[in-house]
Amino acid sequence: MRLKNKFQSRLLRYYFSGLLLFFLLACGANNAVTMEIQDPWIRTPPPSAQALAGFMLLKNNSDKPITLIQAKAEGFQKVILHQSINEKGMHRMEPVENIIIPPKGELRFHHGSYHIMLMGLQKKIQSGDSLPITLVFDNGQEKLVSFMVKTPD
Ligand SMILES: [Cu+2]
Repeated sequence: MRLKNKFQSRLLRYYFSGLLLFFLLACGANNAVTMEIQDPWIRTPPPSAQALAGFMLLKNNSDKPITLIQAKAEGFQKVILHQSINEKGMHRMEPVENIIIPPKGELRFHHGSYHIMLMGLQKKIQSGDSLPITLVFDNGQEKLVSFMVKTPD
């Protein structure tokens, strides 16, 4: 009888730790399916550059629109969401308050379009470095992403 109880309590313990593991995995998976960030990179700056541009592919795997509202990075004076615009052959950039990624949709940040503008570089960076940038979304999700510094092919 005593042995059986011991067995039962062990079984119960396995059951609960299994349950806990399941919930942890479910939470993690849930976090991953909302917004996926692929190929985050920063263009290698020329030696005296003060500003850098960050690019990536945002994939919204959820069935609701998700809005990127902010990017944060240390080691810069300012980090802004930017858009490049070509108007009558003139290139200019302007800040954007938010960037909406439609449900089950994707948006590529690239040269001549959306980018993360990192201004007032306070340290030296070079190809092969990686730079942590936190992306803040309107659904409360914050993602710390490692941006690879490289020269585009
Ligand atoms: Cu810019």
